[in-house]
Amino acid sequence: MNRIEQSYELARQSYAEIGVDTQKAIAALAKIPISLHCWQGDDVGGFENTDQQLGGGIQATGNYPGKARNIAELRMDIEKALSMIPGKHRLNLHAIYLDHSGKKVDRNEITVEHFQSWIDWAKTNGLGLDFNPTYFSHPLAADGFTLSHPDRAVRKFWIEHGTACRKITAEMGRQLGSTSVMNVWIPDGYKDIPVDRTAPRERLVQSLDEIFAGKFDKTYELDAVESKLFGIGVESYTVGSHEFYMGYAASRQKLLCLDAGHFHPTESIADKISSVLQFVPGLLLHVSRPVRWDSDHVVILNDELLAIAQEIVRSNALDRIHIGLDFFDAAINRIAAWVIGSRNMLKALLFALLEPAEKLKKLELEKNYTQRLAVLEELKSLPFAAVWDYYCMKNNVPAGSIWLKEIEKYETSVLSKRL
Ligand code: RNT
Ligand code: ZN
Repeated sequence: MNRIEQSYELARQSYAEIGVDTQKAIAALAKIPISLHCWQGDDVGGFENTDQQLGGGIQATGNYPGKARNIAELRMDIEKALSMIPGKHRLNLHAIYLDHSGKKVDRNEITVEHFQSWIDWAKTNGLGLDFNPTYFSHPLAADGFTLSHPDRAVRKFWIEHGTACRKITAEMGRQLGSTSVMNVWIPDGYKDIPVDRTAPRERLVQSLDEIFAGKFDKTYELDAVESKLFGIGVESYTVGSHEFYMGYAASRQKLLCLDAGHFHPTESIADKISSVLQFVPGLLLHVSRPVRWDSDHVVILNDELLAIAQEIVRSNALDRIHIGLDFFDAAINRIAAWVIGSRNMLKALLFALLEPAEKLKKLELEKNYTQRLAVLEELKSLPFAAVWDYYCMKNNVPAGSIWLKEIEKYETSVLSKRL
């Protein structure tokens, strides 16, 4: 037995004493895929190869060297990151990451052929794929409106984009034999106080209904809609607000996407999960870390993340909750950012899976709030890290911080050569 196995054996016994089966927790964790967002690798740039700046009121700040400049580099970086993340996961692509082999294709013209190389690559790497139409960084989004644009021609363009993306998503799911989620987020809104808050929302309902008119097999394609509070330059009014999409998703039976950075700073998406699940078929989570605003910092293992993970696990609806990451930090090594954020998401889930769930629920029903609090607090000092290290070891990924050495090597041999 090596040191990790020895520590694990002791940890297993400690958890067994409070009625938690660590083997069961590990087995459950192995079944939870995380959708890794491709856009951390290149600061949400994409490969359309235009000079378009990142738009839509989102921002990646920092200029750490070594960002992926093309699809080959991005795939290489993702493979590197995945080699340090235990378990089987998914990749979340945006439409601007198309493989157009040098020919310019506009957003309303994309087809599965522009993503076939991603699908093939995903298959080789045992990954599922998720997808997003890109409603920003485009001349027709430059005035701040897309699906809710007052000009029918502009709306039409973006509806066609959404429709094209749904077909691509369904084909990704079909070819990979794994449900792909397509998430619609649009940046539409006003910087200053509008007079007409109604018309853009009416137009958005119509546009979404047109996009979702086609029927796809839910085994392979699911649609999600993502709300937001505000963006940079869009501070006064966001067409796709929380209430808007809550109503839309509930009435159309779509997935609702809750992004951790899209609410008031003291509001947590953890508490929303069990509410929303009463009314929609499922949820997509964009796990992120807002600092003072929707800053998309790398997810750390804080109370907020633990609360989200606990709600995912305690909901008994794991099959209806799709976990995606959404952060983009250009100030640190981008591969490390993926690894840190993903490992933290998984650690939080493991922590939640190592709760004596039945015992806690029973205490609560018995109104034994003293013991409920005591047990929850004692859990925090159980040897959780020993179980995590063991899980990493069993999945052939580095346990503890030795993964950082790998990143350093990769930085020297690969990233530092990208000028
Ligand atoms: C923007 C939304 C959206 C994007 C990605 C790139 O505020 O969170 O999900 O981050 O689509
Ligand atoms: Zn998001």
